Amino acid sequence: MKGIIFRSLEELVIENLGMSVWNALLDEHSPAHRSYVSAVSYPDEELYALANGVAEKMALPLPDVLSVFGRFLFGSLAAKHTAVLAELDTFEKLIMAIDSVIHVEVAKLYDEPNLPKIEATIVNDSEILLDYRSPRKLGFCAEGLIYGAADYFNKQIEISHNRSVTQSGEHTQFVVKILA
Ligand code: MNH
Repeated sequence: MKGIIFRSLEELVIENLGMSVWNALLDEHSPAHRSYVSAVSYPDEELYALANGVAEKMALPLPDVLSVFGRFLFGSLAAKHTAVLAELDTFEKLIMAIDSVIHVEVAKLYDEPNLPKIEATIVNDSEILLDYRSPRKLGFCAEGLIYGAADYFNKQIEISHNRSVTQSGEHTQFVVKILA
């Protein structure tokens, strides 16, 4: 996972729990003298361990932590990559462009990024079906990122997980309802 993801988690933890908590998490879950550089890749296990550490400290389930983090992460990614989002001026356009525009640009900017496969289908004016596939099993993070995108456009949405397909961590379907 790229350093930009870790740096965003660091910012979220320091903002909400303080520097000493972040330093304790690093002590416990990462190699000595670790500092994260946005464009450099670090082991996925390190991110999972840090996220698990946050979940423990806050007595929250890991999926909740991943979702909260994803929501915050969207702002970090959007701030760092304004050019990528320039043409995507509505929530719906952005969601429809995750694979075909956003992650295509990300693949040009970063060296060998590990990206999920996200298929979006418009059901009607107020509903989008999203299909997430990745061996990294970060569907809850994807859910949070979608909430973050809605925040970015001041849209109110509600996400439910589609139980009509077999859900494994590697494949998740969400229904995104656009409320206002
Ligand atoms: Mn995108 C990784 C989903 C918007 C740049 N992105 C991920 C991952 C998910 C994801 C989930 C974690 C990897 C995985 O699951 O396999 N991303 C989304 C969703 C949206 C999104 C659902 C919008 C909503 N992503 C963006 C935007 C940018 C961006 C906007 C920047 C312009 N994403 C990234 C980068 C990574 C990533 C960078 C990290 C890749 C890596 O670590 O190798």
